[in-house]
Amino acid sequence: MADSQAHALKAQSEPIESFDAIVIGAGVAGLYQLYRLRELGLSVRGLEDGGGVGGTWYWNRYPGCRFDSESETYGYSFSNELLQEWDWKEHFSGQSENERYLNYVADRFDLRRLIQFNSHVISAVYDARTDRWEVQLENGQRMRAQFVVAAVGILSARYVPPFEGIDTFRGESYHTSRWPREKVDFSGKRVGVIGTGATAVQLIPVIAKEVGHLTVFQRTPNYCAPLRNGPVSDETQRRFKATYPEIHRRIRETTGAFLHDFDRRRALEVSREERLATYEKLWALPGFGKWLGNFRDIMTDRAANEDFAEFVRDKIRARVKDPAVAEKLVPKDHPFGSKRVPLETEYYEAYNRENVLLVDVREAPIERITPRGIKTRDREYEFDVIIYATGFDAITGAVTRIDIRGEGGQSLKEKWANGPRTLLGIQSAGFPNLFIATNSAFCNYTVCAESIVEWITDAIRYVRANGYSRIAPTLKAEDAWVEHANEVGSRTMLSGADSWFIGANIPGKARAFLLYASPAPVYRAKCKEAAANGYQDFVLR
Ligand code: NA7
Repeated sequence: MADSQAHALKAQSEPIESFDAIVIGAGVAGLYQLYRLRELGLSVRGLEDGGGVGGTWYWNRYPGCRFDSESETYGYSFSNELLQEWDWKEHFSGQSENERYLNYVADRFDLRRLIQFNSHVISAVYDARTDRWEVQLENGQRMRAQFVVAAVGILSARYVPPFEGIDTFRGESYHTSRWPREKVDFSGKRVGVIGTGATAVQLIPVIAKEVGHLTVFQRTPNYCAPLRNGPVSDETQRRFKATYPEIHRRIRETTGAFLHDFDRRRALEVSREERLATYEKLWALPGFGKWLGNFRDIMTDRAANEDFAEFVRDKIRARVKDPAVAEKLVPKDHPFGSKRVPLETEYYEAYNRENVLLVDVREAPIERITPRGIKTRDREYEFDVIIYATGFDAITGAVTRIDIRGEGGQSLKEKWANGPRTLLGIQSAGFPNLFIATNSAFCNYTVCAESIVEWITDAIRYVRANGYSRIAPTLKAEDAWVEHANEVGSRTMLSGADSWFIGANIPGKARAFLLYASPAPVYRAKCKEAAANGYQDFVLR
């Protein structure tokens, strides 16, 4: 008998532990959820796939990985002590610091001992007689809880395209989100990168300087904009600490919970001269201002969008020396901002290097992976290392890869086959006491995760305080929410690209608006209202 089978049988014969709540995932949302539920007096167990805390910041340790949110807006806001104790070293903090931060949080609030690591959840089954969930791990271990919170992240189910021959490659291969802890030595090596999304855009300029030769396989060019990162000076650090209440007030008011917010003017109502001056000003600033601080109709009006898109195209052309390469890097088939805008540092300059080659896989698609490298329609490229920067089965993937069975044995994956069906992104009808604590709005991650975690905590408090044992949305309210979310999304530019925002990056995945496209304050107001009206849209028993 294989070791794993023996282990599974042993685990299954052990007594089943019971908790008030199980939190799946120990990333940004999961850690805070553990903190809140323990504070509520619940017995709580965290289950984490990884060997440490951090979620996204634990797994994505590829070179160049960092925030695209300003560091001072990404940290938790719930503890003033934490805000005062933590020093952000860079304006857009890098992965290792982010992982260190989340470890600091876990220790500072004594959360680590609530978490069982290396625990891959494979199923969660609801028992209507007891209003309890039974959660099972890959190793056969089972446990029960009244409440389950899936804090599984929106970009955690990695996606590798099913290339033929993928297992035959004789060199090293990595997906960016499963990067080894030890440094990968690229010196003198021939490296191929598949993908040019936000991840690849961070990775490419860093490794271009380390590798012997780099070949980038691009299917769709992106509108990348300068990040303009830099160290945080002592004076700025002091300013952050002195003004956190203002920073948090500001990011709770803006559309995406960033420091930036849309210009109240419409793009084409100002003169061309003034528009260009505004674009240049935005371009010179760090962060997402070029997107979220732009004219207010940039995401809703095709002509306004195209005006700025053309500005970005010219910026790209100006940075790439070879005009033929530049033209390949210029996006023309989707609106600006319809995909998440990758923020970059010397990305385009990487293509001016002698040791970097750009291959357009729309011209010559990848046919297969071979023992020696990658074969496109035109030729075979030989590599020592292949890097898959091919993204994620976003938002829904990390939830539906767990076999979740609600009332009557209904499968969540089947229920969501045509797109996620939830109320507020948080609960799904027929799955009582199951909460999804991932940020499902267009919003700076921690800011929204904090408010969702607080909403879930309040709902659980309400259930317990009022002598109920279960809560789930009504089907009617859920249907109305799904319709509303799709309607709001369809009024934006988001359907104009095959992005992970709408599930279009995964072949066969149903297209649906996976993120709620109204401004973050609107989303939070709707969450607040759903609780303030006495949970009218929920069935409580
Ligand atoms: P993304 O943004 O989904 O990018 C994935 C990239 O992989 C993208 O360039 C894809 O091209 C490419 N891809 C996927 N499948 C293939 C195949 N079969 N052939 C060639 N190229 C392929 O994921 P990231 O990890 O970069 O970023 C995800 C988010 O993480 C990001 O938005 C930030 O918020 C953080 P495509 O564009 O689909 O043509």
